[in-house]
Amino acid sequence: MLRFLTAGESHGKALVTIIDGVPAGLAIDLDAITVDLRRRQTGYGRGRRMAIESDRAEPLSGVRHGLSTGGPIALLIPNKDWENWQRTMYVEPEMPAGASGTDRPPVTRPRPGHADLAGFVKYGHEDMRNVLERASARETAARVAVGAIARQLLRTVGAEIVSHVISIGPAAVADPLAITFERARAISGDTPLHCADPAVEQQMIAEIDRARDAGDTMGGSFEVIAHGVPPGLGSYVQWDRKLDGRLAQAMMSIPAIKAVGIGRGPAVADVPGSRVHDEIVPGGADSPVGVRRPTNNAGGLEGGVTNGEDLRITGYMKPISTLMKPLRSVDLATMTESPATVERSDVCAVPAAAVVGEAMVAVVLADAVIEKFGGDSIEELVANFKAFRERTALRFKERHIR
Ligand code: EPS
Repeated sequence: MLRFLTAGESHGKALVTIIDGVPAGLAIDLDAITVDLRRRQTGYGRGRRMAIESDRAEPLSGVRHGLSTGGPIALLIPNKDWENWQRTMYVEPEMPAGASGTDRPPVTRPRPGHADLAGFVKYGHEDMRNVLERASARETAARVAVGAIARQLLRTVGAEIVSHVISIGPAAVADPLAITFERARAISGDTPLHCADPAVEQQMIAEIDRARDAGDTMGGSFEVIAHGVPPGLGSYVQWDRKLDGRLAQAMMSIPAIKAVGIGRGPAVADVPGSRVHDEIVPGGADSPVGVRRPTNNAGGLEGGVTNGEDLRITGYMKPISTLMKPLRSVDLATMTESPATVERSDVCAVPAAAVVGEAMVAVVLADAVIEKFGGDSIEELVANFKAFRERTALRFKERHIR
């Protein structure tokens, strides 16, 4: 089983994660982790914080001479902004001598849509800084580092993951399923919003500019595409083994994600079955099973099991809840009506959420790969994968001979 926990506050000293269950013998490419962390920091609409941070993950355990040992891998991602927050975020009972940064007043005016009020009620905090620091999407940097390791594991069975931004508000790519894995992979890392269609991207930028000028924020949607996913991951035999359910939970756990679609997504409810289900035709030499699907409305999953087609999963993100032109709220210190707290924040973080989505999909798929093919060593896992692939190919081949 591959699992991880994260720790850390947005303006605390660092983020930490422990990844448990990485098989022994996986080559850990630290530069690849940095590349993914960098990708998460980019995108038109991010705030000033991203100019402060240049995220890097330092492995503390579980890796020796470039290879995983099979033990838990701990990663540390320092927060550069800690320098500016020590006087607000110190851990000692009293402020230590020499603490740097600014003293900030308590947060008492919850932002609609944020965890502020929920944390005030649930944990009994008076200063909602205790809530927002942990609820912050800063935590997703740790997830991306974990995802980068999961992708390295997936590469050993030939699977690769990319994403593309589908929509920002009303500016949307017309038919996301028409964007192939290759086209999404070819989107340059320099594009402002990681959208496959440059004309739509310009409309998206205009939406973000309009929101920024109005003191508002924008949400949107993105699609994660996993290519080369082995068939047979997940299972239909028990509710909690269905891979679509596991992927949906992982995607919904990303801050601000309010819905998830697989393949054609919610649109399948609008049309008859003949326009939804992907017909089955004899396959070519390169098909992972002996048959092929001319369409992929199912997004690579049937019965909660991967079918060898590209896995396609869409995340729908609400607009960020910190508004520069704040909504009505109540100051809980005085119980008087008062505008919500305004903190430095982003106008739009959909491209960042797409990178986090890739990471979460990578973790779920890596877990499912370990479950199917074994999790002690990479050598064993790859051997089991190859044996399964050959056995499957043979079963289809024998039918042709008959
Ligand atoms: C966030 C608010 C902003 C974002 C932050 C998430 O941070 P700050 O309050 O420091 O300006 O930049 O995202 C990150 C720090 C990050 O690494 O993605 C929030 O309130 O969730």
